[in-house]
Amino acid sequence: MDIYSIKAQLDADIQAIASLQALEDFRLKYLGRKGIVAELTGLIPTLPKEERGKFGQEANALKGRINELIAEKQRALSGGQDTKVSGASGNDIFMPGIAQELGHIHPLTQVIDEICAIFTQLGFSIVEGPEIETEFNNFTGLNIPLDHPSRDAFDTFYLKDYSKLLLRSHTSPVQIRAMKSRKPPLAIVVPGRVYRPDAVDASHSFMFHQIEGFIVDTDIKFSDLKGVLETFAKAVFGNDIKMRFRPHFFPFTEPSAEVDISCIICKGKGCSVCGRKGWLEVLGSGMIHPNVFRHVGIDPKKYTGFAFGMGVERIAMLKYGINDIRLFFENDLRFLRQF
Ligand code: 2NL
Repeated sequence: MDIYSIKAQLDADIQAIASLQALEDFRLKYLGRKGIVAELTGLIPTLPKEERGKFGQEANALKGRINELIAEKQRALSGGQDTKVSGASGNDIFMPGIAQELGHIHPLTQVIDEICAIFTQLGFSIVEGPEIETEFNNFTGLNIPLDHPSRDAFDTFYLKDYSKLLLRSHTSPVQIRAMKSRKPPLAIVVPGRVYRPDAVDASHSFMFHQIEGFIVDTDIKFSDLKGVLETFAKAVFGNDIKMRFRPHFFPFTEPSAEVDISCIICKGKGCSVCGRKGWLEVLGSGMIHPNVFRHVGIDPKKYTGFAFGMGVERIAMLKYGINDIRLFFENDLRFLRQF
């Protein structure tokens, strides 16, 4: 048998093939167990030693050439498409897909969920409300006087065509709604977005998040406020923090207090994060003002309560050592992937 005449025959045979079945017959004729290539390699032991190597190489090259011809012919017969084609769509169902990257929960949402879970364990319910509010729910009901600077158009976003409506500047209006629509005893926490027309910088954003909460019952005391807020602060920042209540003023609480924790960076010694004071402000709080109760139809002679509010961005920045509030809102995955 002569490899050169086989090659000539091969070209003639492949030209003549017009169906996949004929191609399969061709494959068996040349590459089958008793095919021409097998016959050739079977001859090797009968050859003189010095010819075997070269002959083997040529037989192998022939086999490679036949495989190429089969693949080409197969593509041509199946309409120019690849062999791993399935169904009428003509799509290659074996092609690896494009992997979708899995997203994850935004760091602010993680902090909101964590804080809400702490209060849920203490018996609070979570309530949400609308971001467009009335002046009554956002200001009047909270005992905020008509001439208070926060009512100014420079400090609150009013809707153009509905000047009586505004974007809530805190989450307190949801608490007003809850007090109006439910009966004490109440223990409610309200997370949500709030809006203020502040110039954006490292510590200000025109939109940010608050969590406020309150309890109303017949015998709620300032010591209840202290106990709940201490339990909360230790759950978020660790059991070894110290707490400090500083007298403050809010129109909607009396007495009012701002709550500090000992600096989680320097443990109270004084550093750049706490401004060398050793303390970090984390909350505002107080006993609900009797005028707020009157506005929502709760009898201030029968009921007392406490309320508190915090900025979620501030808590998250302290917890994770973030120094610029804008990072939360820029959707930069290099930042977000760290949480
Ligand atoms: C702060 C201070 C505070 C409240 C929020 C409140 C709500 C009602 C009645 C009484 Cl309906 N009080 N909320 C009370 C004290 C402080 O927030 O610094 N927030 C970021």
